[in-house]
Amino acid sequence: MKKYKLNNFKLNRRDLLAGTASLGAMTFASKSVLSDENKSKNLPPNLPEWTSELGEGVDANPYGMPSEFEKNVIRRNVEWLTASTESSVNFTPIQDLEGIVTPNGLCFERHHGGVSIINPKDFRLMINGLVDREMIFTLEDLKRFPQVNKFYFLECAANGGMEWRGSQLNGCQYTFGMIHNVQYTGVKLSDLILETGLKPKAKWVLAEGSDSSGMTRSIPIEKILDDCIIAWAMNGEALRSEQGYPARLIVPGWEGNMWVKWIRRLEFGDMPYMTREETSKYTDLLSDGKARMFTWVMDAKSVVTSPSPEKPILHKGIHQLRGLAWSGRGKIKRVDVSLDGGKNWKTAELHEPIMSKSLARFTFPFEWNGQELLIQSRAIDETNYVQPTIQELQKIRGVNSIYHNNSIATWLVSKTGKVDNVRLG
Ligand SMILES: Nc1nc2c(c(=O)[nH]1)N[C@H]1C(S)=C(S)[C@@H](COP(=O)(O)O)O[C@H]1N2
Ligand SMILES: [Mo]
Repeated sequence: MKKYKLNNFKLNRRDLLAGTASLGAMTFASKSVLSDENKSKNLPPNLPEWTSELGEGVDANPYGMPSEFEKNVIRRNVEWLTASTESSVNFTPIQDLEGIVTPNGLCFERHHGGVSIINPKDFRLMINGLVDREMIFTLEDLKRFPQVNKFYFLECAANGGMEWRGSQLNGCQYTFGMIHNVQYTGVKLSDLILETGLKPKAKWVLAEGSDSSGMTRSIPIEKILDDCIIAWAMNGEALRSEQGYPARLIVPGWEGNMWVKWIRRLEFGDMPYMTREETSKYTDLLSDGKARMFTWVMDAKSVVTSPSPEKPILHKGIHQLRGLAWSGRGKIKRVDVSLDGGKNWKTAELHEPIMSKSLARFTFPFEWNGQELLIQSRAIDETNYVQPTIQELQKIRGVNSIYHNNSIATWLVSKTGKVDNVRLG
């Protein structure tokens, strides 16, 4: 293997500016500048301990767990946002994840009345109201319908809500972590409705959860027929209890609150039901005191996951900036990155697959020589919607909002490599 020194590799300026720096010229060898500080007897030229003895048997972990050296990669909560553990939220450690799939055990949780533990034998989905035939389905009934397997992000409308008036929480996990992205297996609601029939007057659906909060939301029939799903699996296995086992509603691209977990009933009606969750909650007051009604779609947004407050820069030289982008309106078309607080923008590399209403991964190579940086990213979706600055958002929405803050965040990299969440302007 050829020798490669991380610190000596220089991108030329034109490559950096064009964002086209390629790794073709780099060869990675096992010797890393970082490992030099590690005096472990397991390092070359010694034979490591784990080579000279047998490993654990196949039965050691009937259900596999992450390596013990990854125990820092966990969901976390913010104490002052936690009224009680039953009515609470925690956050996905997006700064520690790669690619676009959120592992099931790391999907953030939001419960209004705790996690219901449901025996799937006792699961029933009732469809009533303005249908030709009111019906009750068991889980096995649902699994006999044609299936879909789709990747979708779920973002709580309150993600970033604490940042409306200024930067408050110093962490990528806390400011952007109310999001997860998994592959759902389930049945399209449009297929279930073929079975129940629909009365011409049916224009809205009330989706109801069976948990103690009895979460209810109204959803327009067009959305129900377009792409809503009743899902029983995520990332190939049964839903986790936290995510609504044995079945939940999937409302692609729309605010997380509508994705009713532990689903028990869908009632078809001719008007929105004006439930608590779409009137006194999950609405925002504008400057004139009026509330916005039915703010369903999650607009395009992005975050730089590394560098970030949890991922400081540890050495000079070449780095791969990494991040996530998403849009409730479809596919991500482009992500721009700025290292100087939005004065200059370069296009980041988007990684396949790019799917509609799913997280997209981007990377951008840059060189750090100890200078201050103001790192930002901005997503553009296939409808050409451009992620706004907080100033642009506040001009239209005022400062009294909590929900639907999709503004561009800024990470300040100081000369020591420390990274902080800051507000510009
Ligand atoms: N039945 C029920 N469904 C629910 C909730 C709930 O408390 N009860 N919380 C909602 C909210 S506010 C969000 S953001 C998402 C969170 O989904 P997750 O816990 O899978 O991340 O579920 C939604 N569905
Ligand atoms: Mo939410």
